[in-house]
Amino acid sequence: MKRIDVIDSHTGGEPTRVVLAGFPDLGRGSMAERRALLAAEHDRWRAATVLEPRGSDVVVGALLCEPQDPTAAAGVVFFNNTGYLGMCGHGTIGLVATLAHLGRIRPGAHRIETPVGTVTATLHDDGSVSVRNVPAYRLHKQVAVDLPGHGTVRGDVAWGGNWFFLVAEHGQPVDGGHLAALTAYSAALRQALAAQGITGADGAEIDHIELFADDAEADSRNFVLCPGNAYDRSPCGTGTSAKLACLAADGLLAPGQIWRQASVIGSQFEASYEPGAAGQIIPTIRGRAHLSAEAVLLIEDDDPFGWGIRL
Ligand code: PYC
Repeated sequence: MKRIDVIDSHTGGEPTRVVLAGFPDLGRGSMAERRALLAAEHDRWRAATVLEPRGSDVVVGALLCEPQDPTAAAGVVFFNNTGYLGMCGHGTIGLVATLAHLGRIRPGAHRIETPVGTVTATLHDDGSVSVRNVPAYRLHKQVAVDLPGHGTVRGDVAWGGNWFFLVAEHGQPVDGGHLAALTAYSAALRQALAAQGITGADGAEIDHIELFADDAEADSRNFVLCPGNAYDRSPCGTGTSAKLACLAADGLLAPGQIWRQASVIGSQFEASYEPGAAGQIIPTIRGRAHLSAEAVLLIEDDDPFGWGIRL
């Protein structure tokens, strides 16, 4: 029997499952190297942790690692139902809430190593967490994509720790009553981007789609489709970072100005940015996670679905 120690939380409704122990030793390389090793040689541990029957399409895993730099609070590798993420904003907030729950950190600023760079997470006295993310930038403005059945759709390509295609004019109602239609539309858009060779930098796949609408309480509401076709219940930390990069590039948001981003289920992140190098920005996202479980996942040797249901 294999055992994996986890703590579950959710950030604005989006779950994070922090893996404390039980995964194979990935050595002492960078988080990018450990992610590559996990993907190449131990991927079944990802699947066992987040896929059914123990997990679900919406669960994001966060493997807690010893950081390379001993002055950092932690290292982390994020993963989901289909593979691995670069950064994860809601997941970092969940990780910080988990470390605080375990008594491993106190309020204050903590550096966390991720596969795409080190972020600084500040745990506030009220339990909320600010994440000063990796630099974000817009790569392309208003790229035209031919979306079968919908004609030409225009959107920005931006990096916020993952690659996003951000669309304002899509004709879709962005609310909880239209989740199936939003998912189908966004999945088709992601497929069209790949088919038409529209990518992030260095040919990277644009694996997140972000649709925007007005919101009564926040500056904007979004629907974010994640790589494995689950939608983000939170406003998506990396997606909000990508949005800030576009707003900054268009001169629509000043450094330090607060942007309230609502998710399709109504949870909110508060975000702002500092100017970065070479036209990039440094976004900060603030949100709150709540703990939901402490558990030991069990994998019996003779369980045919012990390593997850893979179809
Ligand atoms: O909060 O950055 C985020 C995120 C990425 C995928 C799901 N959530």
